[in-house]
Amino acid sequence: MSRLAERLPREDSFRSELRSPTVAARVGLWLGVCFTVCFLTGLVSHYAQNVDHPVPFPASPSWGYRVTQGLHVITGTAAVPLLLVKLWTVFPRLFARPGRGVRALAVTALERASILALVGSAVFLLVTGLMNSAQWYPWAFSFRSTHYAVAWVAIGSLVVHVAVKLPVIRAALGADVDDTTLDRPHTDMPRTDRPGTDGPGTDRPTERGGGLSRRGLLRTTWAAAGLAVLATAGSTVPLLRTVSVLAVRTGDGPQGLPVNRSAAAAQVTTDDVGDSYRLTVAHGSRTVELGREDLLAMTQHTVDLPIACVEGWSADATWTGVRVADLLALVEAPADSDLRVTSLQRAGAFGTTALQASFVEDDRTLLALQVNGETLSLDHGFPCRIIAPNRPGVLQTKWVTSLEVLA
Ligand SMILES: Nc1nc2c(c(=O)[nH]1)N[C@H]1C(S)=C(S)[C@@H](COP(=O)(O)O)O[C@H]1N2
Ligand SMILES: [Mo]
Repeated sequence: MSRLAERLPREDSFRSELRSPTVAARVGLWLGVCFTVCFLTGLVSHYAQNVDHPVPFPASPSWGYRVTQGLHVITGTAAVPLLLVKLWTVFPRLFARPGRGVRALAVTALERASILALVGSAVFLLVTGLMNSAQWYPWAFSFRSTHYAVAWVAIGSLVVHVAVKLPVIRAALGADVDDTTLDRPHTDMPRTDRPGTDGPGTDRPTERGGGLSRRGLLRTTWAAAGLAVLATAGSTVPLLRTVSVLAVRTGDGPQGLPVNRSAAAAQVTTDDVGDSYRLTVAHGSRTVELGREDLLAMTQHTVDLPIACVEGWSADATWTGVRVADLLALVEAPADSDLRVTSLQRAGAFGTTALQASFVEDDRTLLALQVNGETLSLDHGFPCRIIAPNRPGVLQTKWVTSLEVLA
């Protein structure tokens, strides 16, 4: 133990004046803002994807989920550089030697455990979130329930952390960035942006020029967070499309719309959707079967609605098709019914989804046959798909084969 301790660096081996509480608190403040927005918008997304809740997810405004989920991915992306800089500034604290005595050891152990929960959960959320928005799922666990559970650990330990550190945070935010009064002992003195002048809060002259000042580090951090956002936000903000070089979705795809799971990936074949295709609408013992021609013979409606994927990309489109409420009328089901929507898909999740009454009764909720003026391509859900306002993309079921009224 003692030999290991000798090999480890000591807290005072880290002398950079950039690792100051005045820097950590400023970066931490924005990190806290990002995590809070991410947490709240994540709650919205989780709620929107849950089937059983007493208050239905509203169908209006139609762009609501697009905005909250766009914000979720944007703030999560901005949090990555912020977290890295924050961890860098406080990293030496890891090597602080605990005080002597049982009490001091216990306090240190508790503090370390809470920091481990905070850092571990934050890293987990950002890493899995980034991988999710890159559509890379190399894990076996359910992304949504795990990401959701860990989010509570993160927000809980964040609240504890802020409460414990509040006196330091307040002092650090109230002080000038170059103030050294809160610094750990043995750190070098700050290089200010004004070479040759005294750094505020110190009576030592700042002789050394060059190197990065605290203000310089903060500016670089904000720039890195801004760049990360600009490089990816084009997946959801059309104006940024051309600058978002790292965006997973650029808005391209057949019929002017990205494809998430293709027909091939879902194992939907051209045979499945050929002449033998039938849509079944069922309400208790009443059922009707409709071919594509039957659907086309019904009154067609056109709506402008976005597809907003949980992975952060979204796009506007114009949809034409049959109102779901009109289909229910064929089997004398009330428009405020909850529905089970089943897809022809053979592989992967989301083959069956629930469409709650709040969407079913909305005039904008269609079983769409066309997108942007053309017959749906197979990848976009030919012969027909659900499109409803303010709904996570994952529930906009493609290749629909049946609509059943739930008792
Ligand atoms: N049957 C079925 N429908 C589906 C999916 C799926 O995997 N299976 N993916 C959904 C997801 S995650 C999204 S974001 C939208 C995307 O629609 P698009 O591929 O037509 O753009 O389709 C949804 N519809
Ligand atoms: Mo999606």
